[in-house]
Amino acid sequence: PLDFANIQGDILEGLPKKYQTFLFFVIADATEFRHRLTDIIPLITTTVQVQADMNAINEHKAKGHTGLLKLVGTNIAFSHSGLSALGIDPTTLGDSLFTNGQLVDASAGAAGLSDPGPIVGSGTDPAWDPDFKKQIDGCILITGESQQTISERLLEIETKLAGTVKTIKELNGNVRPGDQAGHEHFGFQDGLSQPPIIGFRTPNTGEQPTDPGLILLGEKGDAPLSNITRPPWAKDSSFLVFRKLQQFVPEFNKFLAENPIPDKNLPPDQGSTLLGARLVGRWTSGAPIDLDPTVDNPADGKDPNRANDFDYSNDLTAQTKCPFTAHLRKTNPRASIVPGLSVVQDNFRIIRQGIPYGPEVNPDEAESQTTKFDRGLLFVSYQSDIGKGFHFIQRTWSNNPDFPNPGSGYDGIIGQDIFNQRTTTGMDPENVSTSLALPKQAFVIPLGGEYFLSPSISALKTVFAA
Ligand code: N7H
Repeated sequence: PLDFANIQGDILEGLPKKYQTFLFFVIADATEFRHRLTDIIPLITTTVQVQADMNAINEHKAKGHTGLLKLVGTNIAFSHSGLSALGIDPTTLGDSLFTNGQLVDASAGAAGLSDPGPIVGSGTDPAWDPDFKKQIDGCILITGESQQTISERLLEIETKLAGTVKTIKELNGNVRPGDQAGHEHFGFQDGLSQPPIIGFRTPNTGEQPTDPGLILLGEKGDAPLSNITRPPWAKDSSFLVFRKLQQFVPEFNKFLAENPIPDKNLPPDQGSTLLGARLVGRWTSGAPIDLDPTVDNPADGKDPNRANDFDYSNDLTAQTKCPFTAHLRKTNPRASIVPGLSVVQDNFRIIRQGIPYGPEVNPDEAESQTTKFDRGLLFVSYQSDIGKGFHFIQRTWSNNPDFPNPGSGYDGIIGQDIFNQRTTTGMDPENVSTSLALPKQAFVIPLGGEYFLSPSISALKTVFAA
């Protein structure tokens, strides 16, 4: 059985959160940091603790309390340079993307993530926030029901670590207000599809049971691309991919307004709504278009036994229900035919634990159809192999116009290409071969990130701290 007291709480369960702060730091004094880490470890929220917190939240609600229960969560993760600083050789983990760091991957053009920026050779100098081009050794993740609770925990940690680390950057995320809670900034319900890890939770209808080793190092199903034998201490750790992804919401809405799906039976605004749903693969409510191809049925997004009860097997070639290039179908083709892959698609699963950041779109931005404030998604994914998880999905599926078929086009939400005009197909259910040009400036632009390891509690105690 999985040892939930040994697994950091954000990985499988997700830290409960209304607000979240990410603190990116470099280690200034490694010897002293290893000592002080001993005082931080008791503050780390394990999976067992998250489960207790969720029960407390439910009890609080059941007692009729309307206010939020005060709760704080803390996790910690280290980059390759963080491991090196602490005298741990990152190459022993056998993940070259982790060892090289995300900036190398982001700069590598089609051989990597294809992040936009000035062209340099066959790649780019990514248009990232300069702080993410600095060395980042680690990240502390703090969640809470309020920014105040987070600030208190942050102060406690900064006091304990004083003098041993230097802050590079602090980022704050927040769940969106009112009925948009749980929705990302384009307006779509998020967090519905997660792989049900065997031994952690029972699958809902339609979900494919997933070996824990796809997310956790050293567990059943962990099959690193490098074929390395993981060091025993790495068991129950997970690679954390962080990305700051800016979203251009007014521009996204403008694109929908200008390109309604031309169906004679649909008024233009409904044609625009349908285009949004077909770009994503779900309606804003979360209802999957493979189940509800023509009209939204919010009940299907809310019911955990309906939200993932589909696998495109009734729409393998026609795309009348869901385009091949819909974000949902690109990033998890489910039962779709996957040509040229020697391994089944169920090998490429990630757990996503992101949170939106930035203000709501204001009337001026909506009216001018132009972004004036930075907003988007603080993307977090967990996987046991970055090359089979985040990097594979981004590069081999979303960025690849020839997946699943030659000429299918890009994932219109996150697909990137630094050299070619991005187009997509399948948006018009009546004419699925019709090509739709995507704007030169994408709706989602990466502003930075890093690859981290979220170590198990025992690894923190015996390998990282001293
Ligand atoms: Fe995506 N969006 O609003 O369009 N994503 N995503 N994502 N995403 C999903 O089913 C979105 C990003 C995946 O199992 C939903 O939980 C946005 C990256 C995967 O069927 C919505 C951004 C990567 C899934 C969005 C963004 C992925 C998924 C539906 C960036 C990996 C599950 C909610 C700002 C490289 C697929 C849900 C499955 C779902 C959106 C980023 C991957 C609404 C706005 C970078 C695997």
